[in-house]
Amino acid sequence: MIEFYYCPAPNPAKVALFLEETELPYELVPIDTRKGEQHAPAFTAINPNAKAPALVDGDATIFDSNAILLYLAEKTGRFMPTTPAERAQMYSWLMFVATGIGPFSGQAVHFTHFAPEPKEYAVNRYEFEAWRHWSIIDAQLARHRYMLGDEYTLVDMAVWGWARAVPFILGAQAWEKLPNVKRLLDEINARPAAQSAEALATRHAFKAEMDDDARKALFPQNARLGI
Ligand SMILES: N[C@@H](CCC(=O)N[C@@H](CS)C(=O)NCC(=O)O)C(=O)O
Repeated sequence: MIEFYYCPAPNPAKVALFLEETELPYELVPIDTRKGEQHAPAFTAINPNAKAPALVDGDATIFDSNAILLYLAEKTGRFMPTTPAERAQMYSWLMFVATGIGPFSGQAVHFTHFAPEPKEYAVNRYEFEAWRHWSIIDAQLARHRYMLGDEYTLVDMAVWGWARAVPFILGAQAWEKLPNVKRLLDEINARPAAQSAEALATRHAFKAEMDDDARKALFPQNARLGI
């Protein structure tokens, strides 16, 4: 049985969607990041980066959401194109999500919603880059129904994980400028697998408060500034 280390956030959500789409049996293992459970030695033995998601599948241990998507696609032979030309596009767009959409969206959220003042320079930098990356996704989806063309693939699942958070990342009006991302989000949201993936968040009483302990667990760098 696959062990799926999960918290209710964009990167674990992608993996939840893939597991639900393929109906692979799995056991949910909650990692409550606001309680600091990501730093427990038993978990960092699985993911040295101390972040969710991670997966243990028999003797295979894997961390980082996009690596997990590739692993599961290879394991099941599903949601992954077959020709070298299609695979080339898949790797490009998956890495674009992994190295662009995720980090810039995450930092835009951090500086917009959580960082102390002064933060104008950082907010401007990360919000600009998050917009730039999302606009590239939107343009791709203006040309194609799905990220790789006519087929729903793991890349759409990777985009879905973060697209759910676009209003929090870019502001309430963001959908006016990203209509194609919104179309894909709505289409995937209507799938039963997406609804099951979203429902995982209610299976465990994850800590909701962003109190001092949560900030220490999530933003350990602040200790160096005495805040
Ligand atoms: N590159 C990693 C990033 C994972 C990540 O940032 N996970 C967040 C939840 S979306 C987390 O565990 N945060 C806790 C922390 O930063 O301490 C991936 O794609 O899996």
